[in-house]
Amino acid sequence: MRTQVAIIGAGPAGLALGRLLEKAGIDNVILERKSGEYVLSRIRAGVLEQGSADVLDRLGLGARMHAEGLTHHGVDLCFDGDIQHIDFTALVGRHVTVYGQTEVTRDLMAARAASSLTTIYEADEVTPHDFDGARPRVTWRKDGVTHSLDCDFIVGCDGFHGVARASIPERALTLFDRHYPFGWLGVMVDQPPVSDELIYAHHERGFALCSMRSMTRSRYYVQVQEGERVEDWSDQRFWDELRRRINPQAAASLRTGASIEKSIAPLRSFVAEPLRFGALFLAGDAAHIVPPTGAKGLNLAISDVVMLGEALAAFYADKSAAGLDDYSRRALSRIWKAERFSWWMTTLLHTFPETGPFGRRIQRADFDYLRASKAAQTSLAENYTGLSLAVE
Ligand code: RFL
Ligand code: PHB
Repeated sequence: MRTQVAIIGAGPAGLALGRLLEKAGIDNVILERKSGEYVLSRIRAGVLEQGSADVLDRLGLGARMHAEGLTHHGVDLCFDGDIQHIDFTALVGRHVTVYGQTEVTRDLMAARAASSLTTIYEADEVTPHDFDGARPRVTWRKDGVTHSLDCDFIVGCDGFHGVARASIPERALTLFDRHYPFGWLGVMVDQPPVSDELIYAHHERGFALCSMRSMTRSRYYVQVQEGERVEDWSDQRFWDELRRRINPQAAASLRTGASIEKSIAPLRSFVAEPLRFGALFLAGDAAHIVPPTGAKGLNLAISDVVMLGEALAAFYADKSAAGLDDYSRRALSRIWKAERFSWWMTTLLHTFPETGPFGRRIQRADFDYLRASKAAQTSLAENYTGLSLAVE
């Protein structure tokens, strides 16, 4: 078997890259470890930057997003019960779209299924070979049989625990890692959202987030200590804790119910540099992780593959390797800005017991500065709605 680009992973990064390459007339095969249903069952991101929504439009996949997604013109930040609205549209003339990662993936999968391109789900032991030589190849096992795919390039879109980054010699990568001593406990519930916009709340008991998937389905999170177990959080305990952490007005109008999903996600910041080793490229969570506080993970996955897709298209159109040679530098420039923003939002809004009363006063000062300064609000709005893909 032979293709031009072998893509490992059918998450949003892999599927979007496959579609971008298809549009440029470049053959590609996607190899995914799990089943399609399993990929769709993972509940994750909810917020699309304006640029990411534009990419889905360009890929011809915007119809359902426009019909069912919710346009949000701002967010509320809450600190110990005090609320500050950040008006994206007034500050930077941009907005975000609330449309679940599950839905983005479903739209990408449907387009992939309708194309003539090959996608192999439930591929075991996917292994990239010879990517530092002239004949890159990927092997995998399915139903007890080993298969092999020759290709020009391999792209690792296989998430944080994938095989692509792990296959690169350790000495060739520099890893930057920051661990946060807490996680997010998330609950999905079929109830109308507590507010028209997202509420990010800091409270001395910990962070809380009120988000949504639609006008009838809400997504809520609370900060929990490392090592906590979902089994110890009954729905009642979750709602009681959430109510304590958000502003009293929102707490009073919160509509609760039986959770339809409940899980704990750890928080980390992580970057691997560079994003290329020979003919192997990394994109999305395979290359970097952001804590979810800035809503950047899915959006970064999309901007990475847009940049890589452009570089691959230029390579095949005019045999110019300049774009491929520059991919890592170009993508990392945007990645680090999103890392900074996500780290900052996380630091402002969570409780860090080890920083003590001094740390809390600094957080309060950061919030008060944001309330008083249009410049600070503009900076938040600019980053949250998404920085441009141009390298600055
Ligand atoms: P994914 O989605 O992890 O997909 C990787 C795919 O690769 C497959 N795979 C393999 N396939 C073959 N062989 C192997 N050896 C393989 N190993 C792995 C996996 O099965 C999977 O299908 O990575 P991708 O495509 O880079 O996408 C990244 C995003 O999923 C991620 O950044 C976001 O979900 C992060 N995130 C958020 N991002 C946002 O932009 N906005 C948000 O509001 C937002 N909220 C969140 C989030 C992530 C969260 N969690 C659970 C980590 C909220 C949460 C709670
Ligand atoms: C979500 O709705 O899941 C969500 C929204 C905003 C975030 C993170 C997660 O920053």
